[in-house]
Amino acid sequence: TPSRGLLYPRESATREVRSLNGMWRLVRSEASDPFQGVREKWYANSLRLTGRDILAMPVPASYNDITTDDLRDHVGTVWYERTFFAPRLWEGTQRTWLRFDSVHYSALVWINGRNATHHTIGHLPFEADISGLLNFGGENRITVMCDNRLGNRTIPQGSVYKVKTDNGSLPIQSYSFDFFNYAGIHRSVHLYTTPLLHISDLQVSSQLTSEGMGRIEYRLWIDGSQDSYMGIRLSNVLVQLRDRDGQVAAQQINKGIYHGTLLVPNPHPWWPYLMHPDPGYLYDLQFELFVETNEEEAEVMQDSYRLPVGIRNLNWNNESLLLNGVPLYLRGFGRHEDADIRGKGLDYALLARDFNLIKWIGANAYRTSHYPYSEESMQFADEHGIMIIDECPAVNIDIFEPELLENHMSSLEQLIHRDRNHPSVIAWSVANEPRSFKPGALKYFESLVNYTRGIAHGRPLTAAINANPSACHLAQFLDIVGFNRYNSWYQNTGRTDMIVNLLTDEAQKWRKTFGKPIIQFEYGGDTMEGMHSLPAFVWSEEYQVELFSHHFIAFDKLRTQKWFIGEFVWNFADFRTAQTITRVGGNKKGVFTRNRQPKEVAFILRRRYFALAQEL
Ligand code: GCB
Repeated sequence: TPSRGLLYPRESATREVRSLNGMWRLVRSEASDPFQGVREKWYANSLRLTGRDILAMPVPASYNDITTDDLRDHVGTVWYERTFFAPRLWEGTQRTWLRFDSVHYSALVWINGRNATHHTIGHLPFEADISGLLNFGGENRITVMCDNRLGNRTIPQGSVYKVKTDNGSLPIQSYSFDFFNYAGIHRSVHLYTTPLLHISDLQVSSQLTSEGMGRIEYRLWIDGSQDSYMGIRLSNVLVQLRDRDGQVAAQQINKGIYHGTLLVPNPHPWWPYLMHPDPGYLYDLQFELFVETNEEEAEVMQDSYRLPVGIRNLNWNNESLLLNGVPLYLRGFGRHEDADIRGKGLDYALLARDFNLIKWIGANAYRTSHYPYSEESMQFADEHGIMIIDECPAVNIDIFEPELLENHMSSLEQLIHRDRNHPSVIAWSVANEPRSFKPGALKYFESLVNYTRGIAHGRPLTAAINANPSACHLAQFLDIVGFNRYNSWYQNTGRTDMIVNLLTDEAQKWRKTFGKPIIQFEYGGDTMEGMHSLPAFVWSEEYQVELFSHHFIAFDKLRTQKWFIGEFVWNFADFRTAQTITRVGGNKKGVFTRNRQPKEVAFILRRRYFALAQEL
């Protein structure tokens, strides 16, 4: 049996979903004593009784950029709390689940002072059945301790050390990855109910058959695979596939088996944006559980859950990645979940704006650099036909040791479990820029990739590598080799006239060494919006345009060979980093500014991406 599936909370005839988003209270621990609150049992009563300063803190949001003081750079734990009501009607008749879509980095959760759940690794959901902890018909308190510290064994890695300041000594969090270590309750918190006997997990995969039929294989898990719960006996499972107009396209009634295959005549395949007039076509796959009641013959619907699904073929070989039989050329971005004030907090306005920009510029793909993005964004990608390279949070890993490997595997298991049913996901990225040239990397990645291959659910494995082809211990295990290279930025700064040769040589070297499809996952240069220079000079908008233009020449040469399958700009938008002297207010390699307006380069990229879309 798999771990719990963490189905996205959806309302149905049998399920209620209630949001716990909004204003919470926040208290911070002394940086020098992160576990003071656990020792003193701050969870046992309202945080108001701790006597510490109470801040109003929005959820979802990173807490870092909300206040005007040093909370931004706090290292250690903060405590969140709020109260809510649990309706009397839920008692005994329902199970009540508490679900966090993501808390970074680790979380301990109490309900009414009693332990409810805990989780580590940010950017991934977790949940618990809290029916036994609730005060039905009354007020309840939820308390969350959130710890942002990264160490040798966390994914990603970091290290905490102490410095002497003018006021004593203080822990400092250091990390080598290039984005701000935002923390807090980053995504939504929900209460949702399920019937006592309910669907706990779903897995689907789809195919277009050679006869032009759609084929959907599904598997469901019912309340931990039991077919009886507290005397209730399951009778039938009705599985219905409904098209966009609500018409039944296929259906099945199962008795006692929890998997099956639906055949769909004349299917509408799921196509990417600009590859078809009607991209992102989704069906609704509806599951209904019926149970026997004491009255003869009568059946009662016990649980129902609807899952959007796309029907498409994904295949790959040593030269190409193919969707519905068509070799793909990916044109897109590396991105970040990042914005001012809210940091990495989920924001629907930002999400919609970003997808509008992605479509405006004609991209068809992005990589979730360098961690899993929100489930809402994955749903958006499904609906808009944007293809996703889905990356786990292992960015810049450096010290390869067994406990790290376990956490790394766990991050991939959780990611794949969360995202395997999304048609938009076309590959899993197991890491970004690991120190894959180090001797310890060989065994480490062999184990990691072997493990991931066993759970990959029909997707190829890739990674974004910055080691040299001749020194990299990871690439040999992958299905698609991606590399990050900053020609004329970190190397040969200012020399855009060296890009074409260096880049085409390197891509060919990757190809020769590993014989796999090759993608460039990152290229670019920092660009201050509004800074101009003719002739071009680093950091000016003209320089970004010139740097991109030379890359385009190289890509056009490489594209004549089948195995070069994509180009990804670094980055979609400017984003916040740690304070360093190489970053002016953050990383400025965005094609868009941090508040999502175009730089000069956006217009040439748009021309290119639309031209490529027409050609292919
Ligand atoms: C990289 C990293 C990315 C950085 C980028 C840069 O190779 O993968 O996280 O932000 O370079 O701009 O230096």
